[in-house]
Amino acid sequence: MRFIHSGSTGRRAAFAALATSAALILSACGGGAATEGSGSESGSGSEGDQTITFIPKQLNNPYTDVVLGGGEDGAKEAGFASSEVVGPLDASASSQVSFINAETQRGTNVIVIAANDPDAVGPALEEARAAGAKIVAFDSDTNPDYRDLFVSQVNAKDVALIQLELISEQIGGKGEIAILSATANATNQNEWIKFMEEELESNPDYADIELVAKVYGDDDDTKSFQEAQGLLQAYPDLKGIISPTTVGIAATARYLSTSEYKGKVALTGLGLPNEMRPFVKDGTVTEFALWDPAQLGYVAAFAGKALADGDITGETGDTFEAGELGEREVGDGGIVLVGPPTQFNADNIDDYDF
Ligand code: RAM
Repeated sequence: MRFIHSGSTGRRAAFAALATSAALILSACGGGAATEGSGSESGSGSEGDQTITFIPKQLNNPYTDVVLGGGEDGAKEAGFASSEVVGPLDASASSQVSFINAETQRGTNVIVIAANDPDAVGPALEEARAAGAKIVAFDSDTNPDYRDLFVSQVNAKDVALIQLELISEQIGGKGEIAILSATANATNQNEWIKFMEEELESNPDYADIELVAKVYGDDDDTKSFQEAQGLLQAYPDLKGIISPTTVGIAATARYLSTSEYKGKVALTGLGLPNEMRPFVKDGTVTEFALWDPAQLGYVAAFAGKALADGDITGETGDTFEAGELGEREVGDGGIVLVGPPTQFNADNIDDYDF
C-alpha cells in the first residue's frame, strides 16, 4: 500500500498526520509495506535540494509514530527538500532490504534506519553508500561497518541498568524474573539484554534474582500478549517481567491487568506514557522508563544533514547542531546519544503526552 501525506508544522502535527495517514490509501503496491512522504521530490544532492528517507523497524508501532513525528520536524528544520517514511509492517530480519534498494534507485541522499538485524541490511546499505547516500542508524544499530553514525536514545548499558534497578525494587530484590523482548534479531534489544544478563551475574545486589526465561513477542501486540500469558503458566513462581519494548510492555500490562497476577507480578521496562497510563492508574504497573522518542528522530535528521553537507563524516569528536536540542557530539563507535531517560510512575505520568 502507498500512504502519502503533505508536510506538517510542528512535532505534534507531524504525529497527527502520521496517525491519520493510514486513511489516505492512494494506491496499492502489495508486499505488506507502506510509504509516507512530505514536500517535493528530488534526486539531486545540492545542499538545498537533498532528500531524506526514514526506514523504521516496522510501521504500525505507536513508538515509531512518535519517533517519526520528531524526524519529520527535524528534516524540515534542518533544510531537507523532502522527507519520506517507508518500511515493512513486520520487524523480521530481511524485511527492510527491498526498501533500502528502492531508495538507492531513487538517489535518496540520506537513509535513516532502525535495523531489524545488524547484518541482514548490510549489502543493501553498502550499495546505497556506493551510490552516494549517507546512512544514519537510529533506535536499533546496524553493524557499524554499514553506517556513518548511530543515533542512540541513551547509552545501552544505562538502559539495561535502569530496568534492573526498577524490577529489583519492585520485587524486593529477590525471586524469578523473565524478559519479554521484541524480535530475537533486534540489535537494540539484544544489547540491552546482554548488559542485563552480565549485571545479574556480576552485581551482588542481584544475587537473589534469577532470570528464568527470555521470550519474544516480535513487537506484535497479540503475540506479546500470548507470550506474557505463557510465561505465567510456565513459571508459577515468577515475581516480575521486564519488557524493554513499548509494544511488549503494553501487551503484558493488558494481560496482567485482568488476570489473577495483577499487583502480584511486577512489570517494568520501556513504555510510552500514553499507553501505560491506565495500567499505572489501576495498579498493574508501578514504574517504568523511556526517553523522549521524538528527540531520537529529530537528532537523526540533523545528523543526516550534517553528513550530507559534508560538515561531518561521523568520526569520534565530530559535532553538529541539532536545532532546538543544541550541539551534539559523535562519541566512541560513531554513537550520538540523545537521552536522558525518564522514569514514569503515578506521581508524574500525567505530566507527559507521548
Ligand atoms: C519498541 C521497539 C523499539 C524500542 C522501543 C523502546 O517500540 O522495539 O526499537 O526502542 O520499543
